[in-house]
Amino acid sequence: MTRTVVAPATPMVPSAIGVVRLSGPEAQAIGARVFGPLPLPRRAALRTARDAEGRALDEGLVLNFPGPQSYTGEDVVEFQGHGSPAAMAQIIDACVWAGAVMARPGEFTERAFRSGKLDLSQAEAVADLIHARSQRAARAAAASLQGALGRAVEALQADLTRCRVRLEANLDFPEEDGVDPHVHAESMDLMARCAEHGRQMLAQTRRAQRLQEGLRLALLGPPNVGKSSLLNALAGDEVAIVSDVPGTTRDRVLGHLVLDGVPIEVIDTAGLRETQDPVEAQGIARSRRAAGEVDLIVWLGDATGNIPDDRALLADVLAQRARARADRADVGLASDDLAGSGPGLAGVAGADVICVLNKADAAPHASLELGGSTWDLMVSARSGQGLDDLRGWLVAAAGLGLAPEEAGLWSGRERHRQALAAVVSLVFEAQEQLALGSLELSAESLRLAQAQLSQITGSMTADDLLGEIFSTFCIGK
Ligand SMILES: Nc1nc2c(ncn2[C@@H]2O[C@H](COP(=O)(O)OP(=O)(O)OP(=O)(O)O)[C@@H](O)[C@H]2O)c(=O)[nH]1
Ligand SMILES: [Mg+2]
Repeated sequence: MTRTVVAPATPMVPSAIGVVRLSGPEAQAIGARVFGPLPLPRRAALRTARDAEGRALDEGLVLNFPGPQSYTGEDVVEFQGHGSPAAMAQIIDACVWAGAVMARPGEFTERAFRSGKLDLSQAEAVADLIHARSQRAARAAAASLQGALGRAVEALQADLTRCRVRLEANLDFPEEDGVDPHVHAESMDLMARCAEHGRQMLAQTRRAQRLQEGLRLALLGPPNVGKSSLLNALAGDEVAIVSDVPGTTRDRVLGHLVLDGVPIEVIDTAGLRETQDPVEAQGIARSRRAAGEVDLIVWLGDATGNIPDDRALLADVLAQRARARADRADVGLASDDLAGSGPGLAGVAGADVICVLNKADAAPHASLELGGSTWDLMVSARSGQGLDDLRGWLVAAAGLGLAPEEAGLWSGRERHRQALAAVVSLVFEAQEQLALGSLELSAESLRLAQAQLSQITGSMTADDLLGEIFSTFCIGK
């Protein structure tokens, strides 16, 4: 039998209003015992919350939402009292004493999903909205909550179904000499459309994921080129120590900024060089590791030419990073679904690395061809020159620069990206199988593609996966 659950729906901190929420078959009976007679459905009434002995605990508004017209689809009763953690704890105790059990994190939203109020992508959007780190990410989550991703999934499902129907209708009528050319051509056309549609959704989901999860950027280069100064300039804060002594930075220093709605974590690292100092050597090892963990790298040089550049060192760091990524099977930002979204770079191959000359203020005549190396950009951490170009590159390299309105179409998660990648590759398989003349195998691949797709909205999702998803929610949501 479904139990009635209770939880605080607002944080248990001193605040203007504290909400306690009940949901389940006994919500009204328990609500009436703790708060007194319930108001009419969807009306508010002023009531006193009382404990088992009838002692007053708090005064506030009670709302009554009989199912299915409620957030969870079940009977829901809410008490909006004062945001007093001690009073809220006693009210929850009183509800438990009257028969409710404490809700697990995300249980209200899980119940909403199970009663068909939300699909899984909408339920996830609730958590994404709550945890959004920028306004743009919040708008994307709100769009998902309105069903944007669910509708895109449905449209692709419908296309895949048409394709399957076309193939399966012909399964029972095998042509003597291969697939009917008309069916073949039409199915190939439909599949090409599904593949393109799937690829677009995948690229969009990756962009949405960046928006939600943010980007990590490492500042790398020889000592004293101004990495810490650039971090401070980008973060607009004196986060890192700056000095003219080479080897100042040892530990990683973190700065946070939001560019065009994209949260970015910037990691300042120890300057890379040969050293006998064991502490500095540890710092340098950390710099190299940082390179393996980030989405983007800024390789910094000195425009005055006083500090020699060492591209062999950068190449070495990038090779180490590629190996670390291969171990994690991480495709990184420069993978094919984002290719072309970042600006072309002169300095190095790879859309996720940029070579930047700093101290432009001290070298007014420096060129982007300096010391035998080619550079992409000239900046000055001191005067601010070129920093807007650098910010623009960061946003573009994240694949969020070209179509800002598009990046907020829905909110994306790794789970969605993986499902869509599987859909795209299964549709490619279906195309190949049809090309080889096997209607049956082709139809089967399309069926598997549909099963993958339906995981996004949760119409075919295993219980353990659901448990994993909802456990990341807050209590009371
Ligand atoms: N003229 C000029 N000097 C700069 C600029 N950026 C940094 N500097 C100077 O360069 C020196 C080194 O700066 P840092 O930011 O500490 O350099 P770093 O790359 O972090 O050095 P390490 O931590 O030792 O690897 C300091 O004296 C800064 O004031 C700039 O844009 N223009
Ligand atoms: Mg430094």
